[in-house]
Amino acid sequence: MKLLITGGAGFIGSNFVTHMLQQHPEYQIINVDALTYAGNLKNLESIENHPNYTFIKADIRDVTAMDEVFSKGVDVVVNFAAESHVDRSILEPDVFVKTNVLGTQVLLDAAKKYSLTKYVQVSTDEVYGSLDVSGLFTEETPLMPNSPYSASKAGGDLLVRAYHETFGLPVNITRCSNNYGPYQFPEKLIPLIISCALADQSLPVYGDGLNIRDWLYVEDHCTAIDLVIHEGVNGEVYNIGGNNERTNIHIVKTILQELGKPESLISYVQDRPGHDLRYGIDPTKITTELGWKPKHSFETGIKETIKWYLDNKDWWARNQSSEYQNYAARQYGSRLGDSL
Ligand code: NAD
Ligand code: TDX
Repeated sequence: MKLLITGGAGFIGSNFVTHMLQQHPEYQIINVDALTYAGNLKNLESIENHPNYTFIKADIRDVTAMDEVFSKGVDVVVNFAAESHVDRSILEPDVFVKTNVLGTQVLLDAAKKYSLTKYVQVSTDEVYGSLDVSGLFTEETPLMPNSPYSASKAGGDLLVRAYHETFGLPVNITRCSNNYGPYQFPEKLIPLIISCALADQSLPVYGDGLNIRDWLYVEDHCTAIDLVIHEGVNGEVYNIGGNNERTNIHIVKTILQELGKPESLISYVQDRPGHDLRYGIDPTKITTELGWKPKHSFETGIKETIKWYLDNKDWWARNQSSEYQNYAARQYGSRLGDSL
């Protein structure tokens, strides 16, 4: 199989490239990534010389570049490439629409032109909007995105659906809950809290810290997508989640306890506008129809993740980059008095 992975230098994409080369060493893997602030080839050092792995620096919005990649022969595409951070989408929605909607459409056109056998769109539970204290997201839950990020992901999903209905493109959409694990950019909650706590900096908790996310270890997301590529029924959506709901403040306190740092570092700051209260995935469809089961409990996954960040300080030290500093100043400056 010739498998094209877009966004394979990011957090989940790089874990997925490595997973696929380990599980299916005979597959040819092409990784296309524009290397935005979130893409890092260091994530792929362990497999960069694998004979069946090729990296191409290109933008999914670039029609000519994508045509060239697809024209060399691709069987399956898995689209991870996206702008992925909600807070950045509130500061600058423009690039979210361009990459997450228009970029998806460029890939769909190429998949159609070259008659791919499968197009998998890696989407998110955030397209369903926010839950109250009860209930779970199923594949039938209406799309009600609340942030420019989730709206752009929903836009991409609707195009994928339309290419299946109109052109018969063999597609699947996966909608996963919050991921955590190695190589997550330290702008997202878990690595942000770990890196700030290690530097004895204030930990910015939005609002009252009682918003709930449903956490899944990244390797479990990778095994689910692997299964969808091979077993997914064309046209179907699969929710992915491991029933691991936690409040944000619980996550922050767990990390502080593991690191032996004081709770006095916690700083409750101005809330995220449009902040979704709760996400919770009902994974019944993928577990019963495709036989997927997560392997990692939250308790072991978070310990492994903290250990990885402790062992890889050089990797995340890049949050000292000027790009990140500029973003952090805009995002947290007035919230934390410029302490980040
Ligand atoms: P990430 O921000 O870590 O990585 C995104 C990657 O896409 C980067 O390598 C970046 O360089 C690349 N990219 C961005 N724009 C591009 C473009 N125009 N052309 C080519 N490459 C481009 O994101 P992530 O957290 O790994 O998320 C990957 C996918 O999974 C996204 O589609 C996201 O919506 C989805 N998702 C993420 C989570 C999560 O918790 N992180 C949960 C569910 C779904
Ligand atoms: O500084 C912070 N303080 C804080 O309290 C940050 C960055 C976040 N938070 C809160 C907001 C959320 O309730 O923590 C929770 C998690 O925030 P993020 O890590 O930004 O993730 P979230 O907004 O839930 O979105 C993530 O999960 C779904 C990914 O970033 C998306 O790409 C994915 O689709």
